[in-house]
Amino acid sequence: MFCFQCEQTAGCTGCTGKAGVCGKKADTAKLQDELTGALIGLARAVDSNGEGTQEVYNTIIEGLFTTITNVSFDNESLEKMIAKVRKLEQALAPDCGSCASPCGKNSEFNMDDLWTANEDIRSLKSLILFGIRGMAAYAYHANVLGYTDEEVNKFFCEALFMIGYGEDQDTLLPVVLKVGEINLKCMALLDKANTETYGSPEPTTVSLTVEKGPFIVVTGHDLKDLQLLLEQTEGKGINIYTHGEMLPAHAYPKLKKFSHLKGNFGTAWQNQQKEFDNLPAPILYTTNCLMPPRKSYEDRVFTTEVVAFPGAVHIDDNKDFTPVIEKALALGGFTKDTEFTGINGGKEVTTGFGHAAILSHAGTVVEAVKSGALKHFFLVAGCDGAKPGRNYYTEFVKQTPKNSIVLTLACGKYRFNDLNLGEIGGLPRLMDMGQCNDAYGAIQVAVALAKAFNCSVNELPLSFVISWYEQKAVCILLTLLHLGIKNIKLGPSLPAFVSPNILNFLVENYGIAPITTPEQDLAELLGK
Ligand code: FS2
Ligand code: SF4
Repeated sequence: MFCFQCEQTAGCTGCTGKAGVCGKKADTAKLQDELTGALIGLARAVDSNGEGTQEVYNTIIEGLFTTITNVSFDNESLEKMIAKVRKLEQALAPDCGSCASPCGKNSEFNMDDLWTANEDIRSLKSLILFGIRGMAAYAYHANVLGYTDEEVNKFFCEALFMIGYGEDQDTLLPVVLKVGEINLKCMALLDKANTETYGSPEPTTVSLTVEKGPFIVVTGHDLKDLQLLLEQTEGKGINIYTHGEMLPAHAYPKLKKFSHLKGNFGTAWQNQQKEFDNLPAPILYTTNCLMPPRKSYEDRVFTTEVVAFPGAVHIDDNKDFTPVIEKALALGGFTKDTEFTGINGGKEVTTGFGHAAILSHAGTVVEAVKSGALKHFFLVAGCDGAKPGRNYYTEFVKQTPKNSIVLTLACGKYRFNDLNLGEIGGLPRLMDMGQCNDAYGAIQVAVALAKAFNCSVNELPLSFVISWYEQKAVCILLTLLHLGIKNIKLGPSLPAFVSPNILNFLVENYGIAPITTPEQDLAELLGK
């Protein structure tokens, strides 16, 4: 196998051999490559045919999402997905497979040709592939809420086609940046889907205590699954607790109205094996990040949508959560209210500072900047992970000056979201904007501030300190680059799939730099 799509890849170069660091086995990795090659074949068929149908686009989105880190470990569901892609390709271009024309459009793509390509070409194509994998997750979440966008859909085909076709940097580089451009549209689509369906997030305090009695832990990013579970558990004496990237759900008016949506359990994904050990409750995974479950809780793991693990009960598209509900009732939960804390000992966290909530205080923010009470904004955001060195983000936030505001989003925030950093002008210094896709909201805030101060985003006293782990961070990073945002600090390590030449390009054109120490980076960013 060969896989180097995430931050924890073996030796910072690539997972090879029998299994990856994430636990993905070699045969699963091979099937994921086969699926990607088949998706490129389907995109070729769309290209030769002009238009894709909604079914084709949905299948491409589903297929790409399936291959994201920590989503599917299940060969059977991958095989079904491959068969579905091939069937659609056949229907679109029935004669292509038997045609001997060297047009380059009449076959699936062999991913080994990508992994063994010239390192700069491999790097650019990897940026495209991993970027659209991340974007596919966002398109998928929007789709389940009934929102879709033709331009986004078509771009999946265009990008897949280029992975199998383009062979020079001049052709591939604009596609890399276009991933960022289209991902901005895709995140806007998901923002619209989430806020029109569930209302605009409101600042909300979330308890970390689990009350006695049966409960279910829901993790991942899919708000629709949470909504359905809340509806099916209403009045059954079962409480619901969010985990990981589901925490921001507490802030949506149409979800927080459910009184049995009680609080948040646990921290970021890499702590799940410890946190779920002997938990007297089932865990429902709606998306990544799923780690191979330990024996002590494997009978409590339930998956849905594209998440799959061999042996775990999968809730299919009928969305009947009865097996999860029955498991919660059978396990019974804790016998008394049980207090948990965040990583720094806090008993509660806050969330819901979406773009609408923050911009409703735009006047206060602008005044605070003008009066000198507020000197700097930091966006400390992105994924968490298991590798050492991520303590940097906790220390960085702790050391930010009192006259600064820290905006955050995605699961990396669990390193510091239980800290009380105090307030500036009635606004908390630490504001959680939501899930990783809510990077869209952070961009909206940055653009609004730039407008208020009549300057560019790069001229604002705003610094981006990003942590990455999986492919959604790749598409978000490409969006920031597409917007021309400079001097981003990226950590805890740089992606293995960025070759030295491509890194040079990013450094020269965007000033992107690896994190160093909190002290050194803060001094630099504050211009000391
Ligand atoms: Fe965290 Fe895992 Fe949000 Fe990522 S829970 S690393 O999927 O997308 O983030
Ligand atoms: Fe390795 Fe990450 Fe790929 Fe898993 S997803 S096999 S850890 S590079």
